[in-house]
Amino acid sequence: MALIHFVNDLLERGGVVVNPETEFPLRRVIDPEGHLTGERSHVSDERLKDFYKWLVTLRTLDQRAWNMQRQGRMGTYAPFSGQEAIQIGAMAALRPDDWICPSYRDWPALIYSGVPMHYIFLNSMGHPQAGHMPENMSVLPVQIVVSGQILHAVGLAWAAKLQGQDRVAVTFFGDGATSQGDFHEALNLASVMKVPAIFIVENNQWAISVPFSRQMNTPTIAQRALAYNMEGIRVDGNDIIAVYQTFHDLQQRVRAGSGPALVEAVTYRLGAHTTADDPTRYRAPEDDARQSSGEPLSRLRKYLQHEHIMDTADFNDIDHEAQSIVEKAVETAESYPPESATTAIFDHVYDKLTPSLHRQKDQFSRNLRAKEGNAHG
Ligand SMILES: Cc1ncc(C[n+]2csc(CCOP(=O)(O)OP(=O)(O)O)c2C)c(N)n1
Repeated sequence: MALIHFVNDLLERGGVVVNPETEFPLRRVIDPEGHLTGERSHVSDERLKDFYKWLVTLRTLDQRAWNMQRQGRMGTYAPFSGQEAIQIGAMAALRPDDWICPSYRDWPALIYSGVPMHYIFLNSMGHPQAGHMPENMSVLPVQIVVSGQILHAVGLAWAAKLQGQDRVAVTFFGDGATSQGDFHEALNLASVMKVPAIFIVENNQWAISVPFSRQMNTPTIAQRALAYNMEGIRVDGNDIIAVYQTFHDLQQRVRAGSGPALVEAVTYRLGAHTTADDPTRYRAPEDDARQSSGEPLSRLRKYLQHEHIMDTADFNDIDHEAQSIVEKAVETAESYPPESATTAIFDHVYDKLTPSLHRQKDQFSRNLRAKEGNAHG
């Protein structure tokens, strides 16, 4: 009888057992117009000024990187504009020795944590240094294989737990990544082993040209946490205060042993997928304008103005400072001598070359020299 009631109930409710919109409400503190609509806690004015400075610097960096590719000074680049608040808000709440497992769109999280800014340019210049994270940091290189880093985060969190270390592992990935098997395998294992991992989905509404509505038949991503019996949270990823507060509290629970958690941070990819993409082929300009309007930088700026925390003179100073920080990073990146193809392919990949690899390396060098000789001759 009970089963019949359950099935009838399910059919009446259209097959939905939980209402994700009420079960996973969007956490928000400031609305798109920069007005306080929620409770602001743990976030001082000083921290907000610092956040603003970071958001401006990163936006300047992103624009500069795009232009560098267009000028032919570097190769393919994946812009992150619109997603900075998620990454900065989350990282600001974590500790320096927590693990970070990023994707190709997560340079803001790395740079905020201390990875030198010029690495972002080196990465698109194809320089191997960009894949060599500073030794003293708990940071993995950016992952291009969609979803791969989610599994790595579980391994690192599990290792930390086994070794009794007080650290968590966080990983950033996109909405499209949640359709990969790796995502589900990672969340399942994390849940079974109850590891201190935080999975951060940057739901920017697009996986290249595939919209959220074609990616999954659920209104939220956070509700997927239910399947793995872990905490699921949905937060406005354009609201840096809401993101910071969410992570401030969550990392304490995860650190204390509550198990892994899935955070869906809702945002919008303001630009193209990469410099190789043309989003005007699949996004209507009016939709684009509507979705972009609540973006994180202008939202925080409006809030700071309303609350008289910063004024136009402060904003101008920060704009100038950001330009000079980014220019220095460009100069540093362009001062690196180009890496030889032989070194990049052989020496950075293998610790010790086998006799056969030695022969291949010699042959490769000879071919390269012959090719260069032909080009010059
Ligand atoms: C395993 C794998 N399949 C396909 C690709 C090609 N690819 C690169 S990015 C991307 C879309 C990813 O979308 P999403 O996870 O939403 O992240 P976003 O790019 O929006 O940050 C795809 C399919 C890849 N890099 N790796």
